[in-house]
Amino acid sequence: MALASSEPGIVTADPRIAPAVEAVAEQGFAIVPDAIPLSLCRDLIAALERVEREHAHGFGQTTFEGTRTVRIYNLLRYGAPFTDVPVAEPVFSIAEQVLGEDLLLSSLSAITLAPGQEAQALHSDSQLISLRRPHPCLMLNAFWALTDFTEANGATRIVPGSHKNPKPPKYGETYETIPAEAPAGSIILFDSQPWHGGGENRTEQRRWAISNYYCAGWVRQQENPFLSLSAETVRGFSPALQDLCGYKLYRGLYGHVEGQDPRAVLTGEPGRPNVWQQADSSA
Ligand SMILES: O=C(O)CCC(=O)C(=O)O
Repeated sequence: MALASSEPGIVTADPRIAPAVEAVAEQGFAIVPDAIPLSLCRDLIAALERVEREHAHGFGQTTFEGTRTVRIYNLLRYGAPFTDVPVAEPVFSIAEQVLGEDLLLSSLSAITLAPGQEAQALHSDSQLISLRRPHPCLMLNAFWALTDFTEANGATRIVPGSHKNPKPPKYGETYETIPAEAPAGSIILFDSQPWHGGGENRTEQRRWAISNYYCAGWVRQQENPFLSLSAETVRGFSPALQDLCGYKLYRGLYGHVEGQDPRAVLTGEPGRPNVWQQADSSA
């Protein structure tokens, strides 16, 4: 939980957390301004430019991913500064409150809209999951606006309140949306159900964003960190990031390795007790 100190000796919860959690529940989305230092936005853009160049990432090959959009998946593979993103406050605490403890990182990817990118089809992130809508929040996308998000450069389009709609949108259909306009350094949060999609980029500049996507600890991650990141890479992460990648048991049970804490198997350090050990020690 993110703590902020307003007066010497007094520590309070970050005042941005509760309103954001409430807005996600009420409207399906929230915008947190000034959540990312602008120097970090610049560092992330420079790192994305480098990765794009060195690894020859090009435009998407499908309409949904965007044929004028550069998507770079599995950003944790490239180390800092990307490794700072999933654990950054206050967004980590907001995600924890929305999704519960033992939450996971579902994916971390860059979505860079180049000039000429058309609007993406509206969709709901949980539409492939066969649960009756509206359902509890399964995933929370924390979209890092590294440059200004404007209507003209393709700010994500959202149908407010659609997280309560019992149906997902019809693919390819047009609906009334609002652009999630926000200055660089803002984080746009939306839960798994609202109807949304990337906007059209009619400007001459790129819209830079990182999709920092969390899910509840009992939901399958979109990216598979156990194969897309080597054990050696994950050993270099902070314990909090290792946990988010899935090297932690959900409720002391799910994800165990022959009964053991997966982080202990990864690092050789002592493991946290599983649910059966906890029950014995509290008996
Ligand atoms: O780029 C955006 O603004 C939204 C992208 C999105 O929703 C997606 O690719 O699932």
